[in-house]
Amino acid sequence: MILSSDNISNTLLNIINGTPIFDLHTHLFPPKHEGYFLLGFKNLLNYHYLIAELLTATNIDASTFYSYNDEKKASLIWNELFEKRTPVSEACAGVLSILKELKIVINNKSFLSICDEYDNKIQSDKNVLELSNVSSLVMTNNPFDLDEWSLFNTNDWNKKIYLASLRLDDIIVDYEETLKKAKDQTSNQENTIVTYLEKCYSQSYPVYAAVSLNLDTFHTIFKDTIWKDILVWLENKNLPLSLMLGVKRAVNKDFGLAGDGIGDINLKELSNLCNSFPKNKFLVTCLSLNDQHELTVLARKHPNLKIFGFWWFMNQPTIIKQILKMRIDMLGFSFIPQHSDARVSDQLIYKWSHFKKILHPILLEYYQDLLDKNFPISENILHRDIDSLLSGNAKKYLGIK
Ligand code: FIX
Ligand code: ZN
Repeated sequence: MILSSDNISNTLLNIINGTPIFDLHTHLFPPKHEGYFLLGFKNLLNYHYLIAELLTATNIDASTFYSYNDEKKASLIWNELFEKRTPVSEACAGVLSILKELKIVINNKSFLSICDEYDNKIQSDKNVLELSNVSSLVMTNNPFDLDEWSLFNTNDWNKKIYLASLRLDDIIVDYEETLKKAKDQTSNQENTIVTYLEKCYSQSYPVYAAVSLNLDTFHTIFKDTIWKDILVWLENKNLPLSLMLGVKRAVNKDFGLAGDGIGDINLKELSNLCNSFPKNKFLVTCLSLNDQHELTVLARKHPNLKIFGFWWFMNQPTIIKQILKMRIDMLGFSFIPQHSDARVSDQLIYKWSHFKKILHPILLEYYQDLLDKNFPISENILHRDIDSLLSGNAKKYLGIK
């Protein structure tokens, strides 16, 4: 059916809400992975985005805060950021969106009574996947963290929902230590790291490998032969390398996970990398707003570069609105607009609903403009486009069904 200016908005909204999502980058694990799977209101409040807000808005000392148990940390965050202050930040808004979605009214309720009500409503990852309409997601799996990697020694979890990726930051952070671990796991073979990655591949069937870099570490990829070997291995496996660019770790060490910030990056080097390894595929996201225009231009120049998501400090409504339009203006719909980066399963609910709230009016503007120019838009076109944006583009790039 060909749509008109009068009915396109609702049809588009229904299609956006009804399309299953493939989430390209998360830090989630299946429920079976005890100690790693995170769910529920307390975990939601103990998110490092909210911790950074708490530690900078109050004079609470970081080490004192981290010495508390999870319940005390969460109740402190609730009290300081939601009761004593007005929760307007994006991270706070996320918590409120989830409460609203679950029809939990806050009205003078105590922290513990909200927790009880919440925990009655969200009891498993299934509730979350249903509410967020996420059909499958990619975990972040570090092959050099043997405890975390032990997930792949078990089979009683859904490998169609939870897909693996190989996170290779440790090779850059501490090469000697990773080499030692790889040697232990492969009985001292030649080309140890790649041999170990091959072993990890056959255990986990990852959909890509990933590494976060900045100006200081980007050179390693060109300089060290190990990365050349890894790139050759990835090419042979037809696996993309996801480059998460522009992070500076431990800007404030005391803040722990909440203490990472923005570093520099030179995207000319990314362009060189795409040229030097034309048969490798690169998924790229940049942390700084400053790099977004150049990154978008590069995605027009290198067919082996695919932009994904609004990473971390970029994942703010004001920024997304502006940059999403710029990406569409220059790339059409040929990029992967969002990933959740969720660390607590429940976050899938708000990360995706917040994104859809931005996506709908922006897409509507483009479709209205096409209608004004007498270009016919059918429901089929909307289905095709939304499926590409929320799932198809990423799956196609990874070569999965
Ligand atoms: O490096 C990453 O994958 C980052 O996304 C995380 O380490 C970061 O802590 C985060 O959660 C951002 O959303
Ligand atoms: Zn991440």
